Amino acid sequence: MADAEQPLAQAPTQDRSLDRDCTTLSRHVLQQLQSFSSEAQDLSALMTRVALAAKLIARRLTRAGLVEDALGFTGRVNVQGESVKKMDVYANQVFISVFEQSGLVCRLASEEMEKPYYIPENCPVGRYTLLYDPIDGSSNVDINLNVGAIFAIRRQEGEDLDEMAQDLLQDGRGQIAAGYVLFGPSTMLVYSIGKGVHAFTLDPSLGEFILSSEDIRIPEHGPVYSVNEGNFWQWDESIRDYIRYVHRHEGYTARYGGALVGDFHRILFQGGVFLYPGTVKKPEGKLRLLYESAPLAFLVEQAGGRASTGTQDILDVIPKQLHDRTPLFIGSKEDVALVESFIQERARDQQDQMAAARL
Ligand code: AHM
Ligand code: MG
Repeated sequence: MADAEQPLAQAPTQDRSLDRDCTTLSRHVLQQLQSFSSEAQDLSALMTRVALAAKLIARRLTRAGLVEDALGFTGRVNVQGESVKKMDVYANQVFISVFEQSGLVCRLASEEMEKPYYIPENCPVGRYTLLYDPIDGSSNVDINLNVGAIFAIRRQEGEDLDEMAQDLLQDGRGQIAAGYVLFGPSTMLVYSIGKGVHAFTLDPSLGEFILSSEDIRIPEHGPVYSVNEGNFWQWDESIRDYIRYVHRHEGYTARYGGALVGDFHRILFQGGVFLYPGTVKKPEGKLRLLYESAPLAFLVEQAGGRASTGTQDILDVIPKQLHDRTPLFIGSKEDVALVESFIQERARDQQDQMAAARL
């Protein structure tokens, strides 16, 4: 047969799994921004650094039971008054080391450090601050259950080396990226740069985070309520009313793992609400605004859900101090609204009672 009559060589069949394997985190960030501007390059580099920190922490956690000095307490108490675990210290240091080399981050602030940590040599060019909780849910570490890390990136606006970090005392709408790492059966990194929420799974054979779920949308309503019911008698009556409501209605199920990232992850994918209300002893609750509640609020809003203190959107809260806490109700729109309705109803009743008492 003459050459001209030969059938065209068939294009190799497209291998979808190969395509997927090539969607790494840094490529995804650049695709999202559709630009090679310096800000896009910065964000891509920052996310790659967060991914490196995640891999280092995951490696330590995977072998924690076999390594000297990986588990247990240090004997110290942090600025929050909580006992510090060895893994908290390690993970905190991992983020510092990783970002010291990045050139991009001038300042880090974390749950484990009373004051922000400056990297002076980065400050002339490093235009960003990283806020993070290096090990969230650290009570799970010693028993090999899931833990997480939470992060947010903000533009650095303050004076270089300002220990008070006044410019960080702003609402959460100025976050330019936020996310978390879930150290579970697989290690997952979920992030948003304000263009939807995307999940990546660490493929240990490649050492890369590969896109596993794009544009995650949280259901409008879900069956799960996630709360530490051991605090029942410490809560305001409105929260007790809400819990009594879910006990009395079909279609609800309780799930609580003691690590916010894991509990939030379930709700992000399956719907429902996570609650950490104020208690008698701690009216502001336990969770910290800048590096726990606000980053997750940024994510949940990007996924179509809500995060509230009960009376205000979390992203509108302006902290007075670096380590401020807030009550947190986060998850599906309808479920957060239902919790808020109990809080509002109780507030109205109290106002009516006070008005009646004045008569
Ligand atoms: P941590 O960051 O010091 O570990 O504390 C935060 C954790 C959250 O992950 C979790 O939702 C909560 O504390 C659990 O608290 P409790 O044991 O009071 O239910
Ligand atoms: Mg935490």
